[in-house]
Amino acid sequence: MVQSGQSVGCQAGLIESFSHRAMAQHNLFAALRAAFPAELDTTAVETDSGLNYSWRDLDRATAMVANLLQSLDLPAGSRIAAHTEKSVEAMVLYLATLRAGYVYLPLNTAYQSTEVEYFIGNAEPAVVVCASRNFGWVSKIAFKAGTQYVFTLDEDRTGSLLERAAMHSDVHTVAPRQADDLAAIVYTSGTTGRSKGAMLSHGNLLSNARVLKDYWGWKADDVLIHALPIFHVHGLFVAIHGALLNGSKMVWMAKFDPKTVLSHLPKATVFMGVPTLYVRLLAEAGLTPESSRNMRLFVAGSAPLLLETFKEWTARTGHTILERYGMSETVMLTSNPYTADARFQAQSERRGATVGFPLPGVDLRVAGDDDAPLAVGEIGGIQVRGPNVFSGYWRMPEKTAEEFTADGYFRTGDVGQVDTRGYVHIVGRSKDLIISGGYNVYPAEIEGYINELPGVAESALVGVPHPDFGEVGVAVVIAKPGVQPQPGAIVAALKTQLANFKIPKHCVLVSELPRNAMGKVQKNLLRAQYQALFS
Ligand code: MLC
Ligand code: AMP
Repeated sequence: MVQSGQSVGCQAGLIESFSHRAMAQHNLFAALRAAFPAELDTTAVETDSGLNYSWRDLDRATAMVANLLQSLDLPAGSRIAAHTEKSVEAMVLYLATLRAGYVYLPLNTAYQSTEVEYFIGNAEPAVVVCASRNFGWVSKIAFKAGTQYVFTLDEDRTGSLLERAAMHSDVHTVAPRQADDLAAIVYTSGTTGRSKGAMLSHGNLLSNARVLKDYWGWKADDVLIHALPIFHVHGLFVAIHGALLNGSKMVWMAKFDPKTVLSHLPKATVFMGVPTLYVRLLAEAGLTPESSRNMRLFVAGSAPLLLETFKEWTARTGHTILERYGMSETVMLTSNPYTADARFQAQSERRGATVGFPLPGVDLRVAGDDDAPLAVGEIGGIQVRGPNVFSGYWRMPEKTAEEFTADGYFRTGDVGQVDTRGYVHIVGRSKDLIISGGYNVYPAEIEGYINELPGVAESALVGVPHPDFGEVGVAVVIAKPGVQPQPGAIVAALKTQLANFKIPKHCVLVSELPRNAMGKVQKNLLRAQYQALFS
């Protein structure tokens, strides 16, 4: 029974902690805005098409879009979905969503209607922003799912979002948010079933950005070449937060093109890319110590960087790539060292084929099937805990519970080991996942689509090495008796339903699939059979 004295004490405590909470400002945008340089008229973003945006432009544009969003009188926690091509204005929409205190939901524009329908149906965004050419089908899906507003935004700075925002004030007070308030939902496909929305808070994103600021030695006079898409963690969070939190300029590329990157390299200091970007840059004769003379940091991640790429890069440029490891659910987890900073670790060597050390604040362990930590050098599941780790999957409490251990570690699904010097190595994945050019492809999802096609009895999708994309999918298909579906027709049919990066790069018809005693398809045998297909 609660006695009255206890009850009063408890209330007072609540009021005190509530008023303390109300005063604190943990909105990620507030921290980014506070890092803008004092001289607001200097260039914040220079685009590859020759446009310049000052820090004042970013401040005013995010204020106008945030005021527009707030004028819509949306419920707290509303999701703002963006299915827009990469542009500075698309970044402004992201920042304005934070600024107004809503939740950003990025969607890759490669996603087709069935994929978009699932994400919008699951996340139920109050606002959807899409390219005007897609307005017809996207708005139909959105309104059916209960979305209140659909705006358009195009790469040429046109569309109803900007027209409406222009009617609003360019002054805006950042919405107060707590560290555990939701800032973004990033969808990541599941090994079985449908995609899951990883819920990331202002605190998750800001704590990670602050750690990377120190760990990678960001400086105000850095210039970042931003050449990645902004639908995913790498381009949206790691790159954008990195530059903004340091008041550093970005050279903004709508699309990765190696020649364009090289033409801007002499004036840049930081570059971030998935391994495919490094492979494509290495194919350019213009990549030399001279063209990269002002660079201080090349960061790689999102997929394994081959040791040969790592070594060739050093030989060609004189710079050592810094490889790091992260996930949609956790942002960045580990990194090779930037310097031998005693605050972080004594080691200064960036080692190829490793992802470095757990970042400050990240608890990382390699565990066995029973979740017990394994000894140094032993191989097991990588589990992590820390202020950067998400709170769970959107409206999927059971899936969330499955992925966390009893003592609060998140099971990454990556398999690895920690060596005697403390470097983390990723040696495989327990999740059935193909990473192609830095994009994740879940075989179960693609197989589901293939199996629905006429004449198909069953299929298996396996990842095989590819010189450009690192890994690509090969579809191995069994036909229904008496039918002969054409591999070309299967691929063509998939192209109408799935994002381009999920399309198998090769499709083959076979009479049977190798199976183990339990009847399960032995994908390792298929992988071995097709592994030289692209080499
Ligand atoms: C394009 N295609 C791909 C593909 N990208 N196929 C497989 N994998 C990919 N990643 C298709 C195209 O549709 C086309 O098909 C054909 O392959 C050739 O395309 P391309 O012109 O060469 O592709 P391009 O447009 O140049 O794109 C390649 C790329 C892009 C590497 C620049 O995929 C990319 O930007 N990847 C980065 C992904 C990323 O940012 N990942 C971060 C996730 S965050 P067709 O049939 O039309 O010829 C994360 C966490 C972390 O993982 O740790 O960071
Ligand atoms: P995503 O769900 O798109 O965030 O992808 C996260 C996955 O990418 C991780 O679970 C890893 O499997 C993989 N990944 C990210 N960085 C690296 C890296 N440096 N080396 C190997 N795999 C990586």
